Amino acid sequence: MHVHRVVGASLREALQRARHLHGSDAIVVSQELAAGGGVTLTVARKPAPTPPPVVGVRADKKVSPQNLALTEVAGRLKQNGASPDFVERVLAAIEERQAEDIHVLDTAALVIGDMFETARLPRARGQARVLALAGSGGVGKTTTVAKIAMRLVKAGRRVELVTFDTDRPGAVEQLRAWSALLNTPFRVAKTGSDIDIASIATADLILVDTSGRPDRDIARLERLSAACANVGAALETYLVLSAATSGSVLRAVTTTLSAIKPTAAVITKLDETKEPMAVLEHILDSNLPLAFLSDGPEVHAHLQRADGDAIADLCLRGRLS
Ligand SMILES: Nc1nc2c(ncn2[C@@H]2O[C@H](COP(=O)(O)OP(=O)(O)O)[C@@H](O)[C@H]2O)c(=O)[nH]1
Ligand SMILES: [Mg+2]
Repeated sequence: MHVHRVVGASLREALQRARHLHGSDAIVVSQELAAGGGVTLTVARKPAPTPPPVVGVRADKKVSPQNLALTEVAGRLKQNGASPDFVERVLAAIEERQAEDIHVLDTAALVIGDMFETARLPRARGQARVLALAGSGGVGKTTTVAKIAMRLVKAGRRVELVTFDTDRPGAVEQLRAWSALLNTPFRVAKTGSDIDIASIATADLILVDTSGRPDRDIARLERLSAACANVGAALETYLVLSAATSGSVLRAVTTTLSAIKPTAAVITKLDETKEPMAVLEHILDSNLPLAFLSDGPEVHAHLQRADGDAIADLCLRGRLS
């Protein structure tokens, strides 16, 4: 590996000179203040793992611990799949908010936490609450219904489970098994209007699993919504999105299921991607609050409420802690 030292009056000038002398693939290995106020860069031709390449930081700024920390934030976000726009937004917000005595990474976490809206589970306040999970097949809807149910049952809440997933062999049995384990009542609904909401309105939360076939789910959820409205119950729908899905597929399913007006999103399979920023940015673009995060299939273990700290962990560390 060839290592070169390049001096410039400013960081921008040194970077331009390095690119000119050693090509656009030259990697900045280190940077330091030179005597007289200039900047000395050490550049290499072969990629070096550390420090992260200078991205997203305004190049005309003097090198300082603050700017190196901003470079680190930008590098981490990019590594986790963030778009240049998102990186810019975070860096600009940090610069606005940064206080002397707080580490830049902590400010980054606060800034990111503020960018995302989060949602709480609907609470029973004298009327039945119904929460349906919708999304594509295989994203983890049924598993998430079981996880939320387990969480509520452990907290002493009364939960009822309903499934719309009657077409696929074995689908009903999957949720029935969880209801038996959790000791919660369980109903199968075929049309959405064949469920007597009033009779189960004593539950704190009625959780509804769907089939993953948008054409059927949308019609059933619309009928369920009408059935709920008739008895003064409130229906909310969460959109379940897998972090292991491409941006175009996420956009397609979100557009299709916007017909049922989801009030929040759940991200699953965070353990199956190295770039969780794709689904997180999709959720920002879709103006959906984030309710839960799932990073594994285990019903008793892999569900976290989406709060600012958890979202910041995903953006800055690529995973939940
Ligand atoms: N790795 C991983 N697997 C998950 C997660 N959530 C669900 N699964 C698995 O994904 C598969 C499909 O889940 P399921 O709940 O049946 O999906 P559904 O078709 O949307 O109801 C099952 O094997 C689950 O164990 C997760 O967060 N991470
Ligand atoms: Mg299912």
